[in-house]
Amino acid sequence: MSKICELINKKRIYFDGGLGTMLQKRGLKPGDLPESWNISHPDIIEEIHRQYLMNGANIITTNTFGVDSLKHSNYEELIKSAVDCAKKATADFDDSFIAFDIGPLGRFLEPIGDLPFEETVEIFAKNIRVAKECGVDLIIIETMTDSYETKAAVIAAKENCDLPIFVTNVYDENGKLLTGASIEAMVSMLEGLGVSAIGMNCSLGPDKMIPLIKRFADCSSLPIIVNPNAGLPDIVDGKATYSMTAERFADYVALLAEGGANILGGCCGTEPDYIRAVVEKTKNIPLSTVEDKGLTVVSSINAVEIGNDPILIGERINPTGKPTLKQALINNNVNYILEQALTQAENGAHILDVNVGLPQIDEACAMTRIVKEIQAVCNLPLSIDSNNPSVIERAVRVYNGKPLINSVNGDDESMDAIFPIVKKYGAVVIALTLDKNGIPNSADDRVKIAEYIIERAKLYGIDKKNIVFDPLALTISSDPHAAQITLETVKKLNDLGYKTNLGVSNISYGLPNRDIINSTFFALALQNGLSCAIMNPLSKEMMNAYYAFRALANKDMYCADYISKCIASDVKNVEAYSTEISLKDAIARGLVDVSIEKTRELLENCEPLDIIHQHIIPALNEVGVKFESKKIFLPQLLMSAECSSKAFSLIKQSMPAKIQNGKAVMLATVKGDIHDIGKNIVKLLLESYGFLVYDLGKDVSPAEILDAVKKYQCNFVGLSALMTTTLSAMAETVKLLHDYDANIKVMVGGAVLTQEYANEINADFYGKDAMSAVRFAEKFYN
Ligand code: THG
Repeated sequence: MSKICELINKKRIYFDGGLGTMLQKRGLKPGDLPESWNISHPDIIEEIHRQYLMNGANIITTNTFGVDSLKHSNYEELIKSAVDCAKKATADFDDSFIAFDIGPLGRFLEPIGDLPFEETVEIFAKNIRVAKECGVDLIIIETMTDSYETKAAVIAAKENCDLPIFVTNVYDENGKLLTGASIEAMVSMLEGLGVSAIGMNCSLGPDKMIPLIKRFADCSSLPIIVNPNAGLPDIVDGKATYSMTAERFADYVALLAEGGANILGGCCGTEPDYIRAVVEKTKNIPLSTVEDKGLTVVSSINAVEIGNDPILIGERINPTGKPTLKQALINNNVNYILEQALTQAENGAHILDVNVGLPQIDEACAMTRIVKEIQAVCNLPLSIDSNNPSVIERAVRVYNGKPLINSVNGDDESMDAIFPIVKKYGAVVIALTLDKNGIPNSADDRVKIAEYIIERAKLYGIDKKNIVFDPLALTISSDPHAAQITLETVKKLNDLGYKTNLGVSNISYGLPNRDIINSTFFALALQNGLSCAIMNPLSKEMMNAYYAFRALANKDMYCADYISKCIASDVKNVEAYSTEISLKDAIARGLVDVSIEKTRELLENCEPLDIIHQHIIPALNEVGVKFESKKIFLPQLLMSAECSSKAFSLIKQSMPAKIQNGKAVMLATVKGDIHDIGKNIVKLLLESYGFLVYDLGKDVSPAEILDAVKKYQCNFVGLSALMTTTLSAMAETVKLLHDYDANIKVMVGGAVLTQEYANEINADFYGKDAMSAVRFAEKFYN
């Protein structure tokens, strides 16, 4: 074990604070890249590190947050000089460590952005190879707002070094990342991937993190890190200042330590005296014990725990016995599969099984594509179902979250192929209780295989919590004992504390009225302790059995779910809605190809404007409201925007002049700021709501913006800034535009902005997110 990992179990360890804040104090100008100082002012970087060490920090982070090979051709030199500064500073301090800092790239990954997953892994890998060469002590992946980018960075680190990996993400007050993943989902994914410590940094002040630390403590089996900002920034004269004093900061951080955070430090606004205050106020607080919580969890942006309430795994993405699905796979028709995914989700599935094994197709290609496409429109975790280990490996690699793998069995050959994948990608695996001699005829022999599987999994470092046993439902039409043996095995495994799954529908092959047999068997299996079932959530009988069982087993308080689902006749036998789905539904669900197809159909008989008013606008309103009420998250909002922009462009072709009716917005990221991710989201949304957007790009000077306003006669301007260093450029731009013409409306937004600062610089509107910018633009033009 590395020295830092040994130490975090023994004593409280402290990170440093806000390097960016310190650099600004030392004269870093708006628009200057902090990392350039590694070469131009190495003495200052070293001196800042030293100050944090003198004030009690044990881990200092290299000044490499913004370094990557896309932005910097000299990234190697920037990294080497950064580590050099850190080494000089740590040389004089015992128990001091250098964390190689990896920040977000500022771009989204496919499918919501344009960065392919493997390219992202390689960008991080390049940095990590240089850092490893230089000799750092650990990797800190920090300030990431997207689970998928975080996973890419962790995989890059795992594949290119043996250093401990620490990860801190940026959560909102509800404990969600920008792209939606919850604390519980992130903890399960990162633990699975084998990182050494996890937590949160930036964004919120320590006070706002108090409700979140409990959620970490409840689910994490790893040491927890908190590196908060010094509260929320106030912007004075265009500079971010933090009104929370070091003392107050440390008081809150002490509460976080009591709540379970063992590794403490700071982020923006925390100067060395903040770290000293934290050390003083927390050094006598006993460390929280770090113990395996033993939870069986799979995740996408949501976490699903297996082993408490019964979990439904939708079986319908499986070509067995389904000619339409077979044909869809052969024709590469993803829509049909996405509809199957969404219908099952809407009917109550918690996880979706995905099996695309067909001799006529390239299974690995189909599987990876379908996994990515489903994850773009549907929040449910997936069960990757294949007989082929290489298909499973490729799918779980590009999977966003902690996947379920279906399946391994008690044959050594199967385990030796599948367990390394389970371990590397941190999955939960379904293990079939069969081996090379087949399926045993008695419950005891099936349990023996389960125990052998557990033993062998241990050799691969896989804990039993990450195994769900499947004692195999076989049809009673050919073996009259089949159901009873399987039920007995479920009970025995359950009594031993193991999680169980069954492919319930197998029980009735060859019989009429299969749903009746299936649902009765399902209820019996649940009573014997079944944790989850691969089943058909579109079957009324199956869902009735599920809701009735939960009510009878005291898992449904006041029978509330039973009453609302069953009595309201919500539960019906559903076929996929491919024929009846409307353009509105397609857009609201983020189905791009279906949206295009439906728009083409509608254009044959409908007025273009009617299509906009009856379908596109209502759909966007629906997703807008869902986004605002946090029922859906940014990725789905963007998928719907993508659908409607595709629909719009088709409509535009058939009526070029009429649509944009003068609703124009000019957008720019202000001078000095090269982070335009926020502006691009706003642009996509505005366009999908029918606005004409003049996009001036990033790093745009006040004068250029004014020139464009004159040229296009556009009185409505949106400005974005991501960095505190560029806020003064924003203030300047607002003033220049208003001085030119007081009627020009300027809306402002971006990660560091607040309503207070927007007021201070006389902006006309502050947009807290992309959706609110659209709402304001609509108001302006009404
Ligand atoms: N255990 C595990 N995984 C499994 C199974 C299992 N995966 C596959 C299967 N068994 C579970 N999935 C299905 C999927 C479809 C059907 C049954 C089980 C099914 N299909 C109908 C048929 O074949 O006739 C078609 C029904 C329809 O069109 O709706 O019943 O046991 N770990």
